[in-house]
Amino acid sequence: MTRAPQGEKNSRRGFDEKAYLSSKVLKAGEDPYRQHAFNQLESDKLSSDRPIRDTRHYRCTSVRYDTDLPATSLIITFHNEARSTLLRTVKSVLNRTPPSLIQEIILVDDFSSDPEDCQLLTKIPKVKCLRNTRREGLIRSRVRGAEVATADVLTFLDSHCEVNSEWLQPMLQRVKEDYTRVVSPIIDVISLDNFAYLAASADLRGGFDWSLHFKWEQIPIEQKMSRTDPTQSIRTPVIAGGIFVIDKSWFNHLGKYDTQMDIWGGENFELSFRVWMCGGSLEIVPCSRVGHVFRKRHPYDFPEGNALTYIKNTKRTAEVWMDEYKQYYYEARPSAIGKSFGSVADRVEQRRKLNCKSFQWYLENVYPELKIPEKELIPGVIKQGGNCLESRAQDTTGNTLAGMGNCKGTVNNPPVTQEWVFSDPLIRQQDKCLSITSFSTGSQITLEACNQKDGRQ
Ligand SMILES: [Mn+2]
Repeated sequence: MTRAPQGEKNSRRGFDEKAYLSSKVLKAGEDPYRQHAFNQLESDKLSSDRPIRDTRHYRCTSVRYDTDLPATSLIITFHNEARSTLLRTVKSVLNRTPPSLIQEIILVDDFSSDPEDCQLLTKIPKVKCLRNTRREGLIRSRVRGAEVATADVLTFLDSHCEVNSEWLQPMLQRVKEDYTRVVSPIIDVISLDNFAYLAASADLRGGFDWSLHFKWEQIPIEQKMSRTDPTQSIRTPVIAGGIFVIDKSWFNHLGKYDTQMDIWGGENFELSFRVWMCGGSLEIVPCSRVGHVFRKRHPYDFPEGNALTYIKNTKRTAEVWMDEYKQYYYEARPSAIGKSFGSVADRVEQRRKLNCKSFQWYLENVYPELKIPEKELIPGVIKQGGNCLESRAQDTTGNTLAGMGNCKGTVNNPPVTQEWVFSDPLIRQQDKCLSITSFSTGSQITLEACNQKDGRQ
């Protein structure tokens, strides 16, 4: 029996961190923001297993999770990520996750300039590497990772993250209890300038406007008031998209992703609408914290340009999922009108087969806070013969009455007392609306502060 020399064994199997990092340091005088749109110098300075503050609510530390949580396949896609940042992402996962919960870490290298960025990391246990032979973008890369994943649960992670204490258990617990839940952590901020790890607010959820621009927003006040347990999940209309956990069979059942979307952007809306409208739910699990470097620009090229790609991806989303409400998307983003976006026939067919609910249902039940834009209102007169509807001076009881009087001025230029705006279902004069005083015949008509919910108006 001969023993393999120790050194040889290490160089064959072990991961040489020093060599991996030192071959990609910045040149003297090079702009540290140029390649990655964050300060690479600061990232390079930090150790791959630096400690970070536990940013959870203190009550999270006493929550107990099932001992038989399912293992997950982690999927991390990247294109020319800084080595120190990518390595810290991977090591934070390995250091802060019970080994039994990690089936594998699948790195999908989306055609980075140097194949070794990914390949060398496979010397770390559990790390696998898939390399695209051309630039595919985040969406097709994730689908490729999901297709080789061997665990029953998928965890998508960005390539410039650091996961925090017990980050995975609370999310796996929620998915284990109900496989139709798609869950996200609270995403803490890693400063793009100095890589400080900063706690994000725990009162935020994902929202958007009609142009399909994502924004963090305060959870509605009624929901906030009724929250007594800070460890409880927060329902969210959309997820930011970079970091989430989903049951693999549910991901497949729902149609994975729209693989005709390119590079980056919009896929989080498409996935979010699909999950909600086809019978699932989206939530943010506040006891799970993951730090992420938020950048101000994309450090990589979009082959068809950043704006055009975003339009194509969001337009596909609007065309497949937003029904008649897509008109508000086009009003908010007129540059999308007439732009080519490929065929969505198979995605429409997928929606039909899954028997998904309407976008109106989504608006009423998931995101009632997204208001329908008000139409431009055209004022005019309300005539009967030579008489016009008009508001009168306040009476002795303080009511402003409405009645008919001789039309004054001209049709195009009536006095303010005879000018009305029909804003369905209300009839308005400035901030007052026509209202009956009671639901009986002969009720007086008054002008009262407009209130959509008041059935007398
Ligand atoms: Mn990112």
